[in-house]
Amino acid sequence: MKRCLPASGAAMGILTAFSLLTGCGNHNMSALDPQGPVGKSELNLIYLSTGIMTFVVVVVTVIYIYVVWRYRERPGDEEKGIPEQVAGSKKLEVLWTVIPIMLLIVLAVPTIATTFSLKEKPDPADSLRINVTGYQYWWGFEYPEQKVTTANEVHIPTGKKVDLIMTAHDVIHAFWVPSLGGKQDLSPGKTDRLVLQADKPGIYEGKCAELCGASHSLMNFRVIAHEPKDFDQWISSQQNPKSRPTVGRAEEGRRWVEQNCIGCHAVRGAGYRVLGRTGPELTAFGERTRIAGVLDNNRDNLKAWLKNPQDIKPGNRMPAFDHLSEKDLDAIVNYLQELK
Ligand code: HEC
Ligand SMILES: [Cu+2]
Repeated sequence: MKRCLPASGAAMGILTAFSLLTGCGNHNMSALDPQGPVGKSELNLIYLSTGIMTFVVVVVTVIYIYVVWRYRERPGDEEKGIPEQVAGSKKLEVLWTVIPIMLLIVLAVPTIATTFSLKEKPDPADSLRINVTGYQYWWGFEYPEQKVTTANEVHIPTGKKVDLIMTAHDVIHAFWVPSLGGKQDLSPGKTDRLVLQADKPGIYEGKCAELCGASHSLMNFRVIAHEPKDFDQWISSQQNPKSRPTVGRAEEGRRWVEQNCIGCHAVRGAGYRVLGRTGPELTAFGERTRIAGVLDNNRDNLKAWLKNPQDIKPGNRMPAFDHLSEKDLDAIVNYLQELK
Protein backbone atom coordinates (compact mmCIF):
# COMPACT_ATOMS: atom_id res chain seq x y z
CA MET A 1 0.00 0.00 0.00
CA LYS A 2 1.41 3.36 -1.00
CA ARG A 3 1.73 6.25 1.38
CA CYS A 4 -1.03 8.56 0.24
CA LEU A 5 -1.03 11.50 2.61
CA PRO A 6 1.89 13.57 3.77
CA ALA A 7 2.83 13.16 7.40
CA SER A 8 2.24 16.80 8.22
CA GLY A 9 -1.32 16.81 9.46
CA ALA A 10 -2.43 20.15 8.05
CA ALA A 11 -5.82 20.21 6.38
CA MET A 12 -6.20 16.44 6.61
CA GLY A 13 -9.90 16.46 5.79
CA ILE A 14 -9.51 18.38 2.57
CA LEU A 15 -6.54 16.29 1.54
CA THR A 16 -8.51 13.11 2.16
CA ALA A 17 -11.16 14.40 -0.21
CA PHE A 18 -8.41 15.14 -2.75
CA SER A 19 -6.94 11.69 -2.36
CA LEU A 20 -10.32 10.09 -3.05
CA LEU A 21 -10.68 12.21 -6.18
CA THR A 22 -7.21 11.36 -7.42
CA GLY A 23 -7.64 7.62 -6.95
CA CYS A 24 -5.32 7.32 -3.98
CA GLY A 25 -4.59 3.70 -3.17
CA ASN A 26 -4.57 2.83 -6.85
CA HIS A 27 -1.15 1.74 -8.03
CA ASN A 28 0.90 4.81 -8.96
CA MET A 29 -2.14 6.95 -9.51
CA SER A 30 -2.01 9.66 -6.90
CA ALA A 31 -1.29 13.31 -7.63
CA LEU A 32 -0.29 13.49 -3.95
CA ASP A 33 2.60 11.08 -4.51
CA PRO A 34 4.35 12.65 -7.51
CA GLN A 35 7.05 10.69 -9.33
CA GLY A 36 8.70 13.48 -11.31
CA PRO A 37 9.50 17.20 -11.26
CA VAL A 38 6.30 18.25 -13.08
CA GLY A 39 4.06 16.31 -10.70
CA LYS A 40 5.98 17.84 -7.79
CA SER A 41 5.49 21.41 -8.99
CA GLU A 42 1.79 20.69 -9.51
CA LEU A 43 1.53 19.27 -5.99
CA ASN A 44 3.08 22.47 -4.61
CA LEU A 45 0.26 24.42 -6.25
CA ILE A 46 -2.29 22.07 -4.70
CA TYR A 47 -0.72 22.70 -1.29
CA LEU A 48 -0.67 26.46 -1.85
CA SER A 49 -4.33 26.73 -2.86
CA THR A 50 -5.42 24.29 -0.14
CA GLY A 51 -3.43 26.33 2.39
CA ILE A 52 -5.02 29.61 1.35
CA MET A 53 -8.50 28.05 1.40
CA THR A 54 -7.92 26.58 4.84
CA PHE A 55 -6.67 29.96 6.13
CA VAL A 56 -9.81 31.74 4.83
CA VAL A 57 -12.17 29.11 6.23
CA VAL A 58 -10.51 29.23 9.65
CA VAL A 59 -10.44 33.05 9.88
CA VAL A 60 -14.07 33.43 8.76
CA THR A 61 -15.26 30.68 11.10
CA VAL A 62 -13.45 32.15 14.10
CA ILE A 63 -14.82 35.66 13.44
CA TYR A 64 -18.30 34.21 12.93
CA ILE A 65 -18.32 32.24 16.18
CA TYR A 66 -16.88 35.19 18.10
CA VAL A 67 -19.50 37.63 16.77
CA VAL A 68 -22.41 35.27 17.43
CA TRP A 69 -21.20 34.79 21.01
CA ARG A 70 -20.14 38.36 21.75
CA TYR A 71 -23.27 40.05 20.41
CA ARG A 72 -25.88 37.52 21.54
CA GLU A 73 -29.06 38.90 23.13
CA ARG A 74 -28.61 39.70 26.82
CA PRO A 75 -30.98 41.01 29.52
CA GLY A 76 -30.98 44.82 29.64
CA ASP A 77 -30.16 45.20 25.90
CA GLU A 78 -33.37 47.13 25.29
CA GLU A 79 -32.48 50.02 27.63
CA LYS A 80 -29.23 50.56 25.71
CA GLY A 81 -31.17 51.42 22.54
CA ILE A 82 -29.99 50.81 18.96
CA PRO A 83 -26.33 49.67 18.71
CA GLU A 84 -23.76 51.72 16.84
CA GLN A 85 -24.27 51.38 13.05
CA VAL A 86 -21.18 50.60 10.95
CA ALA A 87 -22.72 50.07 7.47
CA GLY A 88 -20.64 51.84 4.82
CA SER A 89 -17.51 51.90 6.99
CA LYS A 90 -14.66 52.83 4.63
CA LYS A 91 -12.09 51.09 6.78
CA LEU A 92 -13.93 47.73 6.74
CA GLU A 93 -14.83 47.92 3.03
CA VAL A 94 -11.22 48.57 2.07
CA LEU A 95 -9.98 45.84 4.39
CA TRP A 96 -12.22 43.10 3.02
CA THR A 97 -11.53 44.08 -0.55
CA VAL A 98 -7.76 44.30 -0.21
CA ILE A 99 -7.23 41.04 1.72
CA PRO A 100 -8.90 38.79 -0.92
CA ILE A 101 -7.06 40.63 -3.70
CA MET A 102 -3.77 39.96 -1.97
CA LEU A 103 -4.67 36.28 -1.47
CA LEU A 104 -5.60 35.97 -5.14
CA ILE A 105 -2.27 37.49 -6.16
CA VAL A 106 -0.39 35.06 -3.91
CA LEU A 107 -2.33 32.24 -5.62
CA ALA A 108 -2.13 33.59 -9.17
CA VAL A 109 1.56 34.36 -9.53
CA PRO A 110 2.96 30.86 -8.90
CA THR A 111 0.01 29.21 -10.69
CA ILE A 112 0.51 31.18 -13.89
CA ALA A 113 4.30 30.87 -13.72
CA THR A 114 4.07 27.07 -13.30
CA THR A 115 1.43 26.68 -16.01
CA PHE A 116 3.59 28.52 -18.54
CA SER A 117 6.76 26.71 -17.56
CA LEU A 118 5.04 23.36 -18.26
CA LYS A 119 4.44 24.51 -21.84
CA GLU A 120 7.96 25.73 -22.52
CA LYS A 121 9.54 23.96 -25.45
CA PRO A 122 12.38 21.85 -24.06
CA ASP A 123 15.77 21.73 -25.77
CA PRO A 124 15.37 19.07 -28.49
CA ALA A 125 18.93 17.89 -27.79
CA ASP A 126 18.05 16.59 -24.33
CA SER A 127 14.39 15.78 -24.62
CA LEU A 128 12.34 13.11 -26.36
CA ARG A 129 9.52 14.13 -28.64
CA ILE A 130 6.35 12.04 -28.81
CA ASN A 131 3.20 12.90 -30.75
CA VAL A 132 0.02 11.93 -28.91
CA THR A 133 -3.37 11.58 -30.57
CA GLY A 134 -6.60 10.96 -28.69
CA TYR A 135 -9.27 8.82 -30.37
CA GLN A 136 -12.59 7.53 -29.08
CA TYR A 137 -11.43 5.56 -26.96
CA TRP A 138 -7.74 4.93 -27.33
CA TRP A 139 -4.39 6.68 -27.51
CA GLY A 140 -1.97 6.78 -30.41
CA PHE A 141 1.73 7.47 -29.72
CA GLU A 142 4.26 8.29 -32.41
CA TYR A 143 8.01 8.82 -32.00
CA PRO A 144 8.73 10.94 -35.10
CA GLU A 145 12.54 10.82 -34.88
CA GLN A 146 12.76 7.11 -34.08
CA LYS A 147 9.99 6.25 -36.58
CA VAL A 148 8.14 4.16 -34.03
CA THR A 149 4.37 4.06 -33.49
CA THR A 150 2.51 2.42 -30.66
CA ALA A 151 -0.84 2.63 -28.89
CA ASN A 152 -2.21 2.80 -25.36
CA GLU A 153 1.22 2.21 -23.81
CA VAL A 154 3.87 4.86 -24.15
CA HIS A 155 7.47 4.05 -23.20
CA ILE A 156 9.78 6.80 -21.98
CA PRO A 157 13.32 7.04 -20.57
CA THR A 158 13.76 8.15 -16.93
CA GLY A 159 15.40 11.45 -16.05
CA LYS A 160 14.65 13.01 -19.42
CA LYS A 161 12.09 15.60 -20.43
CA VAL A 162 9.42 14.14 -22.67
CA ASP A 163 7.98 16.68 -25.07
CA LEU A 164 4.41 15.55 -25.72
CA ILE A 165 2.74 17.22 -28.67
CA MET A 166 -0.94 16.45 -28.56
CA THR A 167 -4.00 16.59 -30.73
CA ALA A 168 -7.35 14.81 -30.99
CA HIS A 169 -8.80 12.86 -33.89
CA ASP A 170 -12.50 13.28 -33.14
CA VAL A 171 -13.64 15.01 -29.95
CA ILE A 172 -11.83 16.68 -27.07
CA HIS A 173 -9.90 14.35 -24.76
CA ALA A 174 -7.53 15.11 -21.90
CA PHE A 175 -4.20 13.50 -21.11
CA TRP A 176 -3.68 12.83 -17.42
CA VAL A 177 -1.07 10.76 -15.63
CA PRO A 178 -1.81 11.70 -12.01
CA SER A 179 1.58 10.78 -10.57
CA LEU A 180 3.58 12.43 -13.37
CA GLY A 181 1.46 15.43 -14.29
CA GLY A 182 -1.28 16.87 -16.47
CA LYS A 183 -3.99 17.39 -17.36
CA GLN A 184 -3.70 18.66 -20.90
CA ASP A 185 -6.68 18.90 -23.22
CA LEU A 186 -6.35 17.44 -26.72
CA SER A 187 -8.50 19.24 -29.28
CA PRO A 188 -9.24 18.32 -32.90
CA GLY A 189 -7.42 20.61 -35.35
CA LYS A 190 -5.14 22.08 -32.70
CA THR A 191 -1.85 21.03 -31.13
CA ASP A 192 -0.90 21.49 -27.50
CA ARG A 193 2.21 20.68 -25.54
CA LEU A 194 2.80 19.04 -22.19
CA VAL A 195 6.29 18.30 -20.90
CA LEU A 196 6.59 15.42 -18.43
CA GLN A 197 9.41 13.59 -16.74
CA ALA A 198 9.63 10.43 -14.65
CA ASP A 199 12.40 10.08 -12.06
CA LYS A 200 12.16 6.32 -11.56
CA PRO A 201 11.40 3.37 -13.82
CA GLY A 202 7.92 1.97 -13.44
CA ILE A 203 4.40 1.87 -14.78
CA TYR A 204 2.37 5.04 -14.38
CA GLU A 205 -1.34 4.77 -15.03
CA GLY A 206 -3.03 7.38 -17.20
CA LYS A 207 -6.62 8.31 -17.91
CA CYS A 208 -8.67 10.43 -20.24
CA ALA A 209 -9.86 13.33 -18.12
CA GLU A 210 -12.41 14.92 -20.43
CA LEU A 211 -15.82 13.30 -20.93
CA CYS A 212 -15.60 12.09 -24.53
CA GLY A 213 -18.35 9.49 -24.98
CA ALA A 214 -19.74 6.19 -23.77
CA SER A 215 -16.37 4.58 -22.98
CA HIS A 216 -14.63 7.69 -21.70
CA SER A 217 -14.05 6.11 -18.30
CA LEU A 218 -12.35 3.14 -20.00
CA MET A 219 -9.95 5.28 -22.04
CA ASN A 220 -6.92 4.23 -20.02
CA PHE A 221 -3.27 4.20 -20.95
CA ARG A 222 0.08 3.48 -19.37
CA VAL A 223 3.33 5.36 -19.26
CA ILE A 224 6.15 2.84 -18.91
CA ALA A 225 9.41 4.44 -17.82
CA HIS A 226 12.74 2.64 -18.33
CA GLU A 227 16.36 3.37 -17.47
CA PRO A 228 17.80 5.10 -20.57
CA LYS A 229 19.68 2.02 -21.82
CA ASP A 230 16.59 -0.18 -21.48
CA PHE A 231 14.61 2.46 -23.30
CA ASP A 232 17.11 2.43 -26.19
CA GLN A 233 16.70 -1.33 -26.31
CA TRP A 234 12.91 -0.98 -26.45
CA ILE A 235 13.20 1.52 -29.31
CA SER A 236 15.45 -0.75 -31.34
CA SER A 237 13.16 -3.74 -30.75
CA GLN A 238 10.26 -1.62 -32.01
CA GLN A 239 12.26 -0.62 -35.05
CA ASN A 240 12.92 -4.26 -35.92
CA PRO A 241 9.73 -6.04 -34.87
CA LYS A 242 9.37 -9.80 -35.30
CA SER A 243 6.27 -9.76 -37.41
CA ARG A 244 6.72 -12.76 -39.71
CA PRO A 245 5.69 -15.80 -37.70
CA THR A 246 7.49 -19.07 -38.08
CA VAL A 247 4.93 -21.39 -36.51
CA GLY A 248 2.04 -22.76 -38.57
CA ARG A 249 -0.97 -21.59 -36.58
CA ALA A 250 0.44 -18.11 -36.25
CA GLU A 251 1.11 -17.93 -39.98
CA GLU A 252 -2.54 -18.83 -40.51
CA GLY A 253 -3.47 -16.04 -38.09
CA ARG A 254 -1.34 -13.59 -40.02
CA ARG A 255 -3.41 -14.33 -43.10
CA TRP A 256 -6.65 -13.80 -41.19
CA VAL A 257 -5.36 -10.48 -39.96
CA GLU A 258 -4.32 -9.54 -43.46
CA GLN A 259 -7.83 -10.27 -44.66
CA ASN A 260 -9.83 -8.74 -41.83
CA CYS A 261 -7.88 -6.15 -39.95
CA ILE A 262 -5.54 -4.12 -42.13
CA GLY A 263 -8.25 -1.63 -43.01
CA CYS A 264 -7.80 -0.28 -39.49
CA HIS A 265 -4.67 -1.76 -37.89
CA ALA A 266 -1.02 -1.58 -38.83
CA VAL A 267 1.56 -4.26 -38.08
CA ARG A 268 4.98 -3.10 -39.23
CA GLY A 269 7.11 -5.67 -40.98
CA ALA A 270 4.25 -8.13 -41.43
CA GLY A 271 4.62 -8.29 -45.19
CA TYR A 272 1.37 -6.64 -46.20
CA ARG A 273 0.43 -3.12 -47.08
CA VAL A 274 -1.52 -1.29 -44.42
CA LEU A 275 -4.70 0.22 -45.76
CA GLY A 276 -5.89 2.26 -42.85
CA ARG A 277 -4.88 3.53 -39.47
CA THR A 278 -8.17 4.20 -37.75
CA GLY A 279 -7.35 1.64 -35.06
CA PRO A 280 -4.42 1.22 -32.69
CA GLU A 281 -1.03 0.10 -34.02
CA LEU A 282 -0.64 -3.64 -33.39
CA THR A 283 3.12 -3.88 -34.03
CA ALA A 284 4.74 -5.82 -31.16
CA PHE A 285 1.29 -6.30 -29.65
CA GLY A 286 2.44 -9.44 -27.82
CA GLU A 287 4.58 -7.22 -25.59
CA ARG A 288 1.73 -5.02 -24.42
CA THR A 289 0.56 -5.42 -20.85
CA ARG A 290 -3.07 -4.64 -21.65
CA ILE A 291 -5.70 -4.91 -24.36
CA ALA A 292 -7.48 -1.67 -25.25
CA GLY A 293 -6.31 -0.18 -21.95
CA VAL A 294 -8.72 -2.26 -19.86
CA LEU A 295 -7.98 -6.00 -20.04
CA ASP A 296 -4.82 -7.89 -19.11
CA ASN A 297 -3.14 -9.05 -22.27
CA ASN A 298 -3.68 -12.81 -22.33
CA ARG A 299 -5.20 -15.31 -24.73
CA ASP A 300 -8.66 -15.52 -23.17
CA ASN A 301 -9.10 -11.77 -22.94
CA LEU A 302 -7.85 -11.27 -26.47
CA LYS A 303 -10.35 -13.75 -27.79
CA ALA A 304 -13.14 -12.12 -25.78
CA TRP A 305 -12.14 -8.75 -27.22
CA LEU A 306 -12.22 -10.02 -30.82
CA LYS A 307 -15.59 -11.69 -30.31
CA ASN A 308 -17.28 -8.71 -28.79
CA PRO A 309 -15.35 -5.49 -28.31
CA GLN A 310 -18.59 -3.58 -27.73
CA ASP A 311 -19.27 -5.55 -24.56
CA ILE A 312 -15.94 -4.50 -23.17
CA LYS A 313 -15.87 -0.88 -24.37
CA PRO A 314 -19.34 0.28 -25.41
CA GLY A 315 -19.43 2.53 -28.46
CA ASN A 316 -15.85 1.89 -29.62
CA ARG A 317 -15.10 1.69 -33.35
CA MET A 318 -14.00 -1.92 -33.61
CA PRO A 319 -16.49 -4.37 -35.17
CA ALA A 320 -17.15 -7.78 -33.60
CA PHE A 321 -15.55 -10.85 -35.17
CA ASP A 322 -17.97 -13.35 -33.66
CA HIS A 323 -18.63 -14.80 -37.12
CA LEU A 324 -15.12 -16.32 -37.19
CA SER A 325 -14.77 -19.90 -35.95
CA GLU A 326 -13.03 -20.67 -32.64
CA LYS A 327 -10.19 -22.19 -34.64
CA ASP A 328 -9.67 -19.07 -36.70
CA LEU A 329 -9.88 -16.85 -33.64
CA ASP A 330 -7.27 -19.05 -31.96
CA ALA A 331 -5.03 -18.62 -34.97
CA ILE A 332 -5.39 -14.83 -34.80
CA VAL A 333 -4.67 -14.87 -31.08
CA ASN A 334 -1.58 -17.01 -31.68
CA TYR A 335 -0.35 -14.53 -34.22
CA LEU A 336 -1.01 -11.42 -32.14
CA GLN A 337 0.65 -12.95 -29.08
CA GLU A 338 3.71 -13.75 -31.19
CA LEU A 339 4.19 -10.16 -32.29
CA LYS A 340 7.16 -8.94 -30.28
C1 HEC B 1 -13.21 -0.91 -38.62
C2 HEC B 1 -11.91 -0.85 -38.03
C3 HEC B 1 -11.36 -2.06 -37.31
C4 HEC B 1 -11.23 -3.36 -37.79
C5 HEC B 1 -11.63 -3.89 -39.15
C6 HEC B 1 -10.56 -4.09 -36.74
N1 HEC B 1 -10.34 -3.27 -35.66
FE1 HEC B 1 -9.36 -3.78 -33.95
N2 HEC B 1 -9.68 -1.96 -33.22
C7 HEC B 1 -10.31 -0.92 -33.87
C8 HEC B 1 -10.41 0.20 -33.00
C9 HEC B 1 -11.02 1.55 -33.33
C10 HEC B 1 -9.82 -0.18 -31.77
C11 HEC B 1 -9.70 0.65 -30.51
C12 HEC B 1 -10.90 0.40 -29.65
C13 HEC B 1 -10.89 1.25 -28.40
O1 HEC B 1 -10.11 0.92 -27.50
O2 HEC B 1 -11.65 2.20 -28.36
C14 HEC B 1 -9.37 -1.55 -31.95
C15 HEC B 1 -8.67 -2.27 -30.98
C16 HEC B 1 -8.10 -3.50 -31.19
C17 HEC B 1 -7.21 -4.17 -30.28
C18 HEC B 1 -6.69 -3.60 -28.95
C19 HEC B 1 -5.49 -2.73 -29.30
C20 HEC B 1 -4.71 -2.14 -28.17
O3 HEC B 1 -3.93 -1.22 -28.43
O4 HEC B 1 -4.84 -2.58 -27.04
C21 HEC B 1 -6.87 -5.34 -30.85
C22 HEC B 1 -5.94 -6.39 -30.29
C23 HEC B 1 -7.54 -5.41 -32.11
N3 HEC B 1 -8.28 -4.26 -32.30
C24 HEC B 1 -7.44 -6.47 -32.98
C25 HEC B 1 -8.11 -6.55 -34.20
C26 HEC B 1 -8.05 -7.70 -35.08
C27 HEC B 1 -7.23 -8.93 -34.82
C28 HEC B 1 -8.83 -7.39 -36.15
C29 HEC B 1 -9.13 -8.27 -37.34
C30 HEC B 1 -9.60 -9.59 -37.04
C31 HEC B 1 -9.38 -6.06 -35.95
N4 HEC B 1 -8.92 -5.60 -34.75
C32 HEC B 1 -10.21 -5.41 -36.85
C33 HEC B 1 -10.77 -0.93 -35.16
C34 HEC B 1 -10.81 -2.04 -35.98
CU1 LIG C 1 -11.29 10.63 -24.11
